Amino acid sequence: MFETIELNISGAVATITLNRPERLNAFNKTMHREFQQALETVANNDFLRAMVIAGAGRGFCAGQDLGERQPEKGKKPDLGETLEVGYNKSLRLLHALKIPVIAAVNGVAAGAGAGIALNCDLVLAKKSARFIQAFSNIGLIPDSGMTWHLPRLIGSARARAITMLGIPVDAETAEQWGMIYRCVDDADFDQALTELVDNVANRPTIALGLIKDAMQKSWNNSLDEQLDLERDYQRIAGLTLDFAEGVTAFSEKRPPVFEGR
Ligand code: T3D
Repeated sequence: MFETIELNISGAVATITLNRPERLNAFNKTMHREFQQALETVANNDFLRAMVIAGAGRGFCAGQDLGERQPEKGKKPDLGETLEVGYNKSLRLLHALKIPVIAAVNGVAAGAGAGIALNCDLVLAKKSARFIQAFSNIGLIPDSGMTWHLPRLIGSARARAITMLGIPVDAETAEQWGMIYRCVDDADFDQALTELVDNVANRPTIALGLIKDAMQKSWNNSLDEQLDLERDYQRIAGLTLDFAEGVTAFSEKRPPVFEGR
């Protein structure tokens, strides 16, 4: 049983709900630990085909719980250490998952909360949601991979502006800038999320996991290296039952039924 999150597994889909709504789901020490335990559980269940990260209440996640960071006389904080055992460990677990991860951004995503969302494979947001690189508002630098992802997603000029100035980015703008996959009207959010999760969970899971990994590695690879990687990954995809089913279904002129194997 968890205290600060919920882990729900329904069929082939796992949903982790950040569940401290009175603090806009900010991460305290317990949540860091429980989030990592939930990610490990998901990684160890190979029947799963998709994962969702959602927020309880009106927010997605307000990043680090600042209640745990109040200055104490005579004590110097080591935020490098807290990052290493907290967000960095979680994000490494998240990226190592072989299934696609969807961020369901129902409301404000600030600091490392925005970071967690933007580390997911697909980000669906309510129109009323905002992404705030709140770090510099309290004298910190962007973490949770934001200095890596943001320039790649939205370009260096915008990345510098929103992180240095702490400018909130509304979900519509985030979609236009290519920061997130899609923004939908608040009233349509639940339906859009259900459809997206259903779609993803019924696609060829192994291929999706390989796509995720290949895209990630592409940032650091030359074209030549990436062509090699595509060769190797396509070899793996070509051995899956889902590939055999995809080709058979195509020739039989019917929709494929993928099993994630
Ligand atoms: O420390 C390390 O290990 C390094 C890593 C750092 C990673 C980080 O994430 S640093 C960035 C931390 N996050 C922030 O700086 C965001 C702080 N929050 C805000 O700026 C605003 O709350 C929001 C813009 C997110 C939302 O504003 P609004 O007006 O919609 O809501 P609110 O009234 O400010 O917040 C509602 C409640 O949640 C409120 O509590 P109250 O007054 O009702 O008792 C507020 O204090 C609480 N809350 C919001 N964010 C946090 C928080 N409590 C603790 N920590 C928070 N981050």
